Amino acid sequence: MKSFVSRSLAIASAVLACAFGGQAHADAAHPVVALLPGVTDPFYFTMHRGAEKAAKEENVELLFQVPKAWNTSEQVPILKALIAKHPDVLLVSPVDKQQLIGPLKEAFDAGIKIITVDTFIGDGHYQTGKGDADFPLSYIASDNLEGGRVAARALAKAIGDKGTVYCENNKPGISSTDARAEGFVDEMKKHPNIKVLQTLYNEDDANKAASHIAAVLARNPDLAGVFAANTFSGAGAAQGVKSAGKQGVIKVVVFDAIPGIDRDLKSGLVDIAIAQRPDDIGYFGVKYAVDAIRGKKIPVYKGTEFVILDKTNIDQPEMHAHIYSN
Ligand code: T6T
Repeated sequence: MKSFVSRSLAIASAVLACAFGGQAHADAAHPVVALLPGVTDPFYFTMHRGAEKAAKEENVELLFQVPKAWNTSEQVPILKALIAKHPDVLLVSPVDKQQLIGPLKEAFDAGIKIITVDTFIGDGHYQTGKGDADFPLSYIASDNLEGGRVAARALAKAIGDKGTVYCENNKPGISSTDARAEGFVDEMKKHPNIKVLQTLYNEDDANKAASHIAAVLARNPDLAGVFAANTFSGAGAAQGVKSAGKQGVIKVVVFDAIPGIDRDLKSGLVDIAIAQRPDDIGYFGVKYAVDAIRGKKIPVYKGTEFVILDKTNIDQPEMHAHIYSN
């Protein structure tokens, strides 16, 4: 877990160094698209690879700058620096549904087209003519609400449809992980023999997630399962279950598929991993950006698929390929 975080930070500073290199210039022949993720993690590096693929196909100059941690005080200064470079389109994962409305409106008022990838601002409904957060052109992401429901069904099956469970989550106010927790809690209502405890938040700190498992277990010795709503939550929950000596006893369902998930699925530490398609989110983000620059109307929403990984299918090459890379 320590190596996963330090390696990611090293990569981030390298990326930051090269991103400020060249001056941005907007022309239709050579569009400039900027990709601003939420945090440094394998999900967004895989998204960047999809964006790069489309950028090559479309002769797009792709700027990429990564916040070190998931919060507005990290993302907004980078956003302001990107506005100064004046790309044609900004692909952005707003780290908060409300707090990023103002800063993104500044980019929009500066004539930069906005497409949100993975997360959204406001209620995620764009181009409606209603509210103060409908100015982005499109939102491209997994169906996170359904993702939470899928996680609930998988966990209910893994624990034999009875026992105590809870959701280990990142931070309130993030459209993606809020929707996963909502879908999970909502779906669990259909399982009367399963007791759902309060969702806990780890601020993307895997150590905090691990300590949550210990604390919940101390109060609920019959804890049967946990749904971890993103990469850091999953790494921490798995570590917490392992440290408690409850590997295979407490069932773990994680959202995302970070490097090493194949090992954890095969060892039984993790039962199910719901892998998103961040490469597709990045790829379609750039494709939609180019269409918008060329005056084409683009869909206000594009849902990307997710894939269920477990120990029975993880060694199949086409499934293994869904593991994110650093
Ligand atoms: O789960 C992904 C992403 O979808 C979510 O919005 C934030 O967390 C991740 O980046 C994983 O850390």
